[in-house]
Amino acid sequence: MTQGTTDRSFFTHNAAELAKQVQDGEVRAVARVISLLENRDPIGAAVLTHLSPSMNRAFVIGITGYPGTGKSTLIDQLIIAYRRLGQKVGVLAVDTSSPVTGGAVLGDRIRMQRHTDDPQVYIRSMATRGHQGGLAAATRQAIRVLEGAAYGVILIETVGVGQNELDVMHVVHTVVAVVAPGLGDDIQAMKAGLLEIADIVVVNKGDREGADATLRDLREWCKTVIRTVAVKGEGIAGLIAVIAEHERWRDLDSPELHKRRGLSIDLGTRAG
Ligand SMILES: Nc1nc2c(ncn2[C@@H]2O[C@H](COP(=O)(O)OP(=O)(O)OP(=O)(O)O)[C@@H](O)[C@H]2O)c(=O)[nH]1
Ligand SMILES: [Mg+2]
Repeated sequence: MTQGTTDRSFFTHNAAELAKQVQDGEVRAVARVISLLENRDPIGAAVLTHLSPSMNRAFVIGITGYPGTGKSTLIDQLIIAYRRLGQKVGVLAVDTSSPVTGGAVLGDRIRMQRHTDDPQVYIRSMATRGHQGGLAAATRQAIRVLEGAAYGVILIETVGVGQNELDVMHVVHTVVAVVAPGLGDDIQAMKAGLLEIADIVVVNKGDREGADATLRDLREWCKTVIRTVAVKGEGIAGLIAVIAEHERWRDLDSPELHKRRGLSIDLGTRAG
């Protein structure tokens, strides 16, 4: 890598070549470029300049919620549903847990494992690697790589507990907050953070006691509240429908969307 950064022609050639491989949908190139971006290698940024930001437009959906609410199980079901709709699906599990334990990473991988043989599904964990503030930026760049490789649906999982993770949700079009029944007072706390940024609220574990009460409570607060039982695939079609409804409202060229996704900033810094 350092070899490439010292030789300018090699550098340019390498970045252009990698961008081409990404656009050809080569999974290894996609993985490599995202790693370069995570490591803030300049070749990663150079690849982005070769990927036209308006070329492919994906549905970018954020799935956030407290630990253990069923986000990964829900994503596993969404992958199935979007694959049935013929979409190529990318998943970024944004992991802010300790890089030493990596517990959440392993858990996420296991729950979505059945898709690993499907070449139209790309699942990746993204870690903070110590640079707290850069996670949203790295996620936004990874989205551009996946869009370049023609992934039509991109799902981003975060545990929406810290500011860093809430920031990640600013790079998506549709924010889905996943809640499990029986939170009690926690709902009050969530209203100041998680629920404030949610476009859609999912009450997952709808098979659990207290689901009705949680649904009632949240419906007073949020416009779109969906009940799911992710382990059984219940409510997934309804969720897909409200996500599609929400995505329809986004204006592809709206300044707000450009701001949210940082496209205007990226365009401003592109090499001429
Ligand atoms: N009863 C019930 N259990 C569920 C449901 N959905 C998920 N679970 C279980 O809840 C546990 C946590 O599910 P995950 O999908 O890993 O939750 P998560 O939100 O991704 O967890 P973290 O990534 O660790 O924050 C697992 O044991 C699931 O099987 C559901 O609808 N009903
Ligand atoms: Mg998970």
